[in-house]
Amino acid sequence: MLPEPLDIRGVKLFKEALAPAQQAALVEDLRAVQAQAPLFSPETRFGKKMSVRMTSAGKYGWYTDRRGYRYEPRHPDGQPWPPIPEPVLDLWRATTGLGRDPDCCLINYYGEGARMGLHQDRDEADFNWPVMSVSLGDEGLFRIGNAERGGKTESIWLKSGDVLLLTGPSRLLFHGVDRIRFGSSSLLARGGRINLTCRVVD
Ligand code: MD3
Ligand code: FE
Repeated sequence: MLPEPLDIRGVKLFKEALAPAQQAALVEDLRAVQAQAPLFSPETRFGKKMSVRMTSAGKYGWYTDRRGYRYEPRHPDGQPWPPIPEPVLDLWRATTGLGRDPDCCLINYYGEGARMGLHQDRDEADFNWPVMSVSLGDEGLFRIGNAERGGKTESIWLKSGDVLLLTGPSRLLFHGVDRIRFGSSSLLARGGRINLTCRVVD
């Protein structure tokens, strides 16, 4: 059962939607995904290496290099991305109530000092589809802004097991992760934060 969500600028936050045992099981599933599709550090379109390491599962993976931000049907090693783990799909179906499954589950890994600058998610064909995100491991300071760059922002600490659902106008708000509290959770043996982001791409 899902808790009642909090509402932050239209973003629905399900605190501790995953119990510790579910979080641990999910980490094992993600380990299997990463064995098939290793984490890599992409370059932004400005040629700067991202501090977040990433990989994906599903029909598409999110990718970036000097040619720009996009979705790719294959890992940079040439292999198709592994399937999205069933517990992630279950969570998508429970939070969105949709009959359409996501095309991409992006796996972001934040080691010590990693961050993600304020941005919008606009590489998908139809912004009417929601985005779902799952936080695992160390706490991350998530910042949410506005539909345009600038203006007041709000920050919240995302903890392991928290799930966000971005629907309606909140889908296009600027957002980012300013920092993580490295070592604040014992879920991941080597520390750090994992964030899963599920999206319908085409
Ligand atoms: C709010 N990831 O991969 S997930 C990303 O914690 C990304 O790794 C962050 O932003 C992370 O693109 C935040 C939560 C999230 C995802 C999409 C959003 C929040 C959002 C879209 C609109 C507003
Ligand atoms: Fe994003």
